[in-house]
Amino acid sequence: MSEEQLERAADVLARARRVVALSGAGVSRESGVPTFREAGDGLWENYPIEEVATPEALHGNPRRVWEFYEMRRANMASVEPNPGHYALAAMEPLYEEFTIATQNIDGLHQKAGSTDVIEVHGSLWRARCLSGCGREIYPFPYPAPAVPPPCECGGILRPAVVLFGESLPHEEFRSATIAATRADVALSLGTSSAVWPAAGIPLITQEAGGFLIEINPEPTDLTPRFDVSLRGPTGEILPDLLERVKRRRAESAGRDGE
Ligand code: BV8
Ligand code: ZN
Repeated sequence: MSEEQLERAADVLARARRVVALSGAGVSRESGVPTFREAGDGLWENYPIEEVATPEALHGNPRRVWEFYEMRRANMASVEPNPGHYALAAMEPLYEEFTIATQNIDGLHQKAGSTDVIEVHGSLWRARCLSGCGREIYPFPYPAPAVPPPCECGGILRPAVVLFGESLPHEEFRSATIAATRADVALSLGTSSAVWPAAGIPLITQEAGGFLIEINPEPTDLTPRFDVSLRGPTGEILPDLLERVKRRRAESAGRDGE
C-alpha cells in the first residue's frame, strides 16, 4: 500500500464535510470475530446459509436457526471493539455528518462510541415475534430464556437479523441511501462487497459525484470502482488515517488563524 495512496485518501478526508462508511465483517476481524467467507473458519464454511440464515430455515427449523445465532451471541460475550472501531468513533465529531451503514450485527461500532450507526442487516441483540403480534425486544440479552424463545403472545421470537431472501428494513435502508447521496466521501471497510443491496451503498455516493475509498487486505468485487483502495487491516489503517486528517485540519486551522 503506497504512502501516496494514503496521503491522497487523507487529503480528501480532511477536506470532506459529510462521510458515509459501509462496514463489513472485516472490521470486526481484529476483535476475533470470524468473517463469513474466510477460508477455513469463515462462518459459512461451517454453517450452510440455507440451513441457518433463510426464512425457509427459520420457519422449517427455528431451533436450528436459534442455535446458530445463540452461538454467535455467545462468541460476542468476550469480544471488544478494536482500534478500527475506535478510530471511526473518533472521526464522527470531525464531520457535519459521519454515518456508518454496517452489515455487522455485532453492535461493536456502538460499543466503541459511534452514535450515527445504521444496522442495515439487523442486530444480534434484538428479537421480534415470529407469530405476528409485532412485539420487538431490545436489548435481547444472551442467553435466550429458551431455544427457540417464547413470545408473550404464545408464539415464538425470531432473531431481528435480515436473512437471505428477506428485504432490508425499509427505514434503515432509506436512511443509508440518503446519507450516501449527501456524502462527499464513501468508505468501504472490511467488506467483500458480495452481498446486495448493501454492497451498492458506496456506489450511490459515486453517482452523486463523491470520492470512494476502500480499505481491505484483499481486492474485492468492486475494487475497480474505487478511487483509492488501501490494502491492509482496518485496525491499522483507520487510526493512521485519523491522525493524518487531524494533522491536516490543525495545519489548515493554523494557516487560517495567521
Ligand atoms: C434482498 C445478517 C430482496 C445475518 C446478512 C443481486 C445480485 C446477486 C444476489 C442478490 C442480488 N440482490 C439480492 C441478492 C440475494 C442476496 C445476495 O446478495 N446474495 C449474495 C450471497 C450473492 N441478497 C439478499 O438476500 C438480501 N435481501 O436482496 O432482498 C430480494 C430478495 C430475494 C431476491 C432478490 C431480492 C439480504 C442480504 C442480507 C443477508 N444477511 N447478515 C447474519 O449476519 O447472519 S449478510 C452477511 O453476509 C453480512 O451481514 C454481510 O452482509 C455478508 C458478509 O459480507 P462481509 O461482511 O463483507 O464479510 P465477508 O466474509 O464476505 O468479507 C470479509 C472481508 O473482510 C473480506 O473481503 C476480507 O478480505 C476482509 N478482511 C479480513 N480481515 C480484515 C478485512 N478487512 C479489513 N481489515 C481486516 N482486518
Ligand atoms: Zn408475539
